[in-house]
Amino acid sequence: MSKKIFSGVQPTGNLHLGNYLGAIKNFVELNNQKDNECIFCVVDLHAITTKQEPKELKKNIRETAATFIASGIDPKKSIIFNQSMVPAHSEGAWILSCVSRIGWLNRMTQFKEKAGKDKEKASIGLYSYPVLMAADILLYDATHVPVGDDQKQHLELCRDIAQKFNNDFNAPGFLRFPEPLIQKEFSRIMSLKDGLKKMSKSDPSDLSRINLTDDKEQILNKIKKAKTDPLPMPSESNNLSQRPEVENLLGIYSSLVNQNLEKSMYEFDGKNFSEFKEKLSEILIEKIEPISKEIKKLLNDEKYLDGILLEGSQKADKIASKKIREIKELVGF
Ligand code: AQP
Repeated sequence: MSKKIFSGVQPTGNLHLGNYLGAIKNFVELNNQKDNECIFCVVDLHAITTKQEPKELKKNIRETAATFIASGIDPKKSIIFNQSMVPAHSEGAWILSCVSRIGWLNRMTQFKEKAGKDKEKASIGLYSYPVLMAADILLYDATHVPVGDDQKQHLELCRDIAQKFNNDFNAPGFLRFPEPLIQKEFSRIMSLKDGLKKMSKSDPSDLSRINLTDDKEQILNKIKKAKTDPLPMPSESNNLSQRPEVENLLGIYSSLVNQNLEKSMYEFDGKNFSEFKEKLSEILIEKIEPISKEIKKLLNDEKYLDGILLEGSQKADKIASKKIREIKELVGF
């Protein structure tokens, strides 16, 4: 069965291995499947839920588009565009925010994590972000949404919003319930410095993540400095959860070579960490360095990248503006 795929990445700089293994790698596989219709969005409206420097934002929008292409998404086959170029996203978010309940949003754990202790100072946008995300998905009648594990709760909320809209406006089946596509294994990549913290763009320490623009030397250095523990390489997964940094590094390795954790443990059983880290760096360089080089090359051609985003936005707008017209009709506008 052909799938309608929608997913997005925020242009907030420092795209990293977590974004790649948790989301973008999956985008590429879906793009390559014959009958899929794929839409990949640079979600710049989401990015401004936290303060962005305008010049940096512009640069990061191009860099995110370049990362999609450099990772293997073919812009001729998939739509690549940036969200702010399609007005239906903002309109849809407002209408759906009038359908959504405050109690639902209060349960979102990502807001609690991102807003930190001082919730009063977080932007309203950061709080209502999942409603905009619901609009993004529902405007395209997406059937499947490839995301990292951290977005699962937002996808469930999206389904609740769709159901309530359909009930409130007596339109059964009008907004389509999307399925999340979350990898069974290695769907949450952790910081190289703290195995209990998600690898993230905003971590102040660059050593906590492998950026997709890192070169060979940077990768070698980061893996050399990645936290491990004094115990030998594990031979079984029983007590691995008590060794989060080791579990994370083994998970990264397994995901890159497409094998399960057990097989990786077997491969390095009895070996020391330096040997494992050497092999991990090798495979990371093999996979990431070509992407990094291609991103840098594409960034030198702003005209090409802007052309891809403009063309993608026009195609996306055609789909989304039709859906928003139907939504407005149902609402009574
Ligand atoms: N560490 C991760 N492991 C697996 N998947 C991840 N994703 C993000 N971090 C990890 C997935 O990448 C996609 C795009 O993410 P985003 O652009 O929405 O940003 P985010 O989730 O807010 O990423 P960060 O790095 O955590 O940003 P900051 O530091 O700004 O909060 C999503 O599918 C996400 O699941």
